[in-house]
Amino acid sequence: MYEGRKKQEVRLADYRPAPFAIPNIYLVVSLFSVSTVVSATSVVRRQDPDVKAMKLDGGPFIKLLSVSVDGVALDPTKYQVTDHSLTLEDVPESFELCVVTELLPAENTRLEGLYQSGGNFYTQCEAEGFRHITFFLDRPDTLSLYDVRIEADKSQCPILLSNGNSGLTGDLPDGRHFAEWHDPFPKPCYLFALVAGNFACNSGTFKTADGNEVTINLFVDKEDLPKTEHALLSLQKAMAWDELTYGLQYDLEIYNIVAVADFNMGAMENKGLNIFNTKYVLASADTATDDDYDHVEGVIGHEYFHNWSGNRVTCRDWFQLSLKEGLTVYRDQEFSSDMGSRSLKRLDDVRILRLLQFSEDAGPLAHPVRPDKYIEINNFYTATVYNKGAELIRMMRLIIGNDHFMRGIGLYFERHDGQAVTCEDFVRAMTDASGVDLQQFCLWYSQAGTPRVEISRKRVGKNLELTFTQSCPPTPGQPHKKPFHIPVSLAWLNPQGKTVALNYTDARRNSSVLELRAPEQTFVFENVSEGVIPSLFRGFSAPIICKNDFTAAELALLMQHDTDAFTRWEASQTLAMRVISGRLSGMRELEFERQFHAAFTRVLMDASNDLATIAELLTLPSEIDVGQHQSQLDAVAIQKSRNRLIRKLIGENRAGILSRYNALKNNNTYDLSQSEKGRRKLRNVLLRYLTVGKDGADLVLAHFTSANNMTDKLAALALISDSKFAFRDEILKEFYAAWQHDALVVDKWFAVQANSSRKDIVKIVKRLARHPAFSLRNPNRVRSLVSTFSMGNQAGFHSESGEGYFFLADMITRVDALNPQTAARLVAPLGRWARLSEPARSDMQTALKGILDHQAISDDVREMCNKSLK
Ligand code: B3K
Ligand code: ZN
Repeated sequence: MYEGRKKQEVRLADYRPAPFAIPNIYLVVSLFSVSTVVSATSVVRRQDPDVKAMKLDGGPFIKLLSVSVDGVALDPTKYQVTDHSLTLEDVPESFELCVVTELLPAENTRLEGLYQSGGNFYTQCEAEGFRHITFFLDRPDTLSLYDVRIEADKSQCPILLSNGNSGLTGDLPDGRHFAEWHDPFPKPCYLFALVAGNFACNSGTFKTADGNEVTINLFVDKEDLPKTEHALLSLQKAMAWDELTYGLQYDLEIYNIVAVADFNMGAMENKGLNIFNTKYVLASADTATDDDYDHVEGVIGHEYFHNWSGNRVTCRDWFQLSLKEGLTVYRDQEFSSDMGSRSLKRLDDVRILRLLQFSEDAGPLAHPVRPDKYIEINNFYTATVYNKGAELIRMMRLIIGNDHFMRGIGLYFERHDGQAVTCEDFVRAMTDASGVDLQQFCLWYSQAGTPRVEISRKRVGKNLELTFTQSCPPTPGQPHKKPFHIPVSLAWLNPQGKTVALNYTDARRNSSVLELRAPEQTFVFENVSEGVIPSLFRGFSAPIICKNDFTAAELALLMQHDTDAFTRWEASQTLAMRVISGRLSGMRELEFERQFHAAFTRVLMDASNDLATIAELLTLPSEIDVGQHQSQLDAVAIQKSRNRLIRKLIGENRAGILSRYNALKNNNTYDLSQSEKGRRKLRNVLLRYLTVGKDGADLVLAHFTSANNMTDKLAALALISDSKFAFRDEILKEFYAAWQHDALVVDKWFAVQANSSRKDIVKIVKRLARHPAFSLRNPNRVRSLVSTFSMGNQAGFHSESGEGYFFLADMITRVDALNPQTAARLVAPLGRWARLSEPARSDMQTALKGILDHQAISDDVREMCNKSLK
């Protein structure tokens, strides 16, 4: 086994342009499972006259067969090859370089570079996978035109794909064949892709605004073909949306998507040849939930939008990752909002941000949206770079206004098409389009941490003074923060819940968006009637934690009447949170309890037809949400306090909940309309209330048995998995038996059990890890069991024995031996030890140290564990 070399830290400050340019590359890939041969012929031109030797990146798993310059094979004394590089001494000004390497795709369990899954061949090159295919300048600012020729066995691999448009195809001796591909757009090598195998294909077309007919192909395993319609439709919608919204058109004759079951992340935006985790392509009513359908649409959109934000305009270096990821997440969020419900999508996005990104910021792994150092770049594909990065784009739009923002986006693509650029280049386009100074705003890119904003109100005569105080806790390497430029979206409500317009004395700017720039700022509003209250940070206008002094009655008013869906929901969550944490600390907040219970009953009786919003308002903050509000985490106490509130709510409202549940009965036709999705959502939220303790066994069983779709079935299965109902084990067994042929459904089966609130959860999870269907090699399966338990099941993971920590550490070590990237993504929960008390705190540290003690640990996992111990 390869034992790893300790990678050195890479720093943004050390960036230098590439000393050589490689305008063209011609790759010939002759595929064999055991010995694939890759011949890479590059046109090379020196760019930095001071650099004589050419150092190419390589990987420890490729074997150099030969290297030649201008057709002359080099003597081994003329180059040095190590596990990570190939250095050619003293190369000419410009020359043709030919490197021939040998790879072993069948042995590649890391799923980066060229690997096999189910007999087919796939590549994954972002971030630094191309170096596992050939020796090259593996950096995103080296842009080349690619010509590719693939050769393979014709019966094993009838389909041969690469980037761009297709060229010659033909037969070869020994039952082999070839296909050639040409990509007319220069690209960095991380966007190179190759797929070869046996697939079924669902094809469609799209006509661009310029009238070009694009062929769309979705390649999947034969039995999955019936589950591809939604993805195909989603792609067509995404293509139309990008034209309509930004005037951005697709630029090749073909758009290929291939689905693969073994994949480290969601999907990959390779130019013209996206490779997708099956999870984000396949969907059918009986195997996918409503959320799954939405995720397919969102990820298909995301990868498509990368064609401009990422591919046509790419990153200068990996520190700029958010340049493409933040912007593309923003674009996919807007796409999904336009396709479905804008307000619900915003709630989902805020929830994800708080769950994943705020917790990142609060721990030892906190880093800025644009990090300034890394050991393993794959460890920086984080919620901070992606989701907080998207919030930065959203804030800029709010600050400069929509028209300027649209102009800025246009300017960005026009200026930088075909270039590898930086986050500053993006902000400069926004500044130039708007004339707004965004210098202070750029601190959002370089400073880590979630700012806190405290708001106080003071009445002075007829005026109301709103004072905002901002601060940001220290994060690793950043003890002191400068004040951020924070947009506060604002409106006012009178005691009857009507929105009222108010002027503030500094009338230079639109008073619906206040801008904070200083540690403390006061805004004076004139003639504010008694009882008028502000609705603040509407739409979650900045990724901050807001502390305010709203009374229970004011929150109830916002919850009932605010026209902004986010602030309305936020008020409901704050009320509930005060009730749960009040009980936790032993200081009951009686007025909050009274207002919350009254509001709950009111929402339950709400006759409006926005069922999804009603469902959201009736959903309590999760145990993890509550935990995020505690300085010291007591997972078991949180679970108890939250359950106590649930029991109280059901005690007071059982009849109302039951009759509403019954009224929402399944009408037996499954469709994905907003209203039907809302109906299912509300009915499943109500079912959860009705299945508390020993109650609801018949109801949940009937719900499960009569469900004609996975959304309803899985909602019931989750409750059954939580329960001690006599039929629990039988139902889980039957479910598995019925779906064992479908990997994505089996993933759900694992996840639903890993998330169980049962006391014997650690035993359950350990047993599942020994189940024949569990596999350390398949990242989806690992995530469905291990990540669901360690990241989603707070009370389970922190159960008093501490066994959850050692289970996770063991899994990390075992996955690391096969797939470091996936293993490294499992580490974060162990780094939260500072928030726990003894003995949990020491157990978590011991578990981390135990991982580090392993000889063959990867750079990926080492970086994560070392940081987690700090
Ligand atoms: N750009 C890829 C992620 C690559 C991750 C490499 N470790 C998917 C995406 O964000 O669209
Ligand atoms: Zn992306």
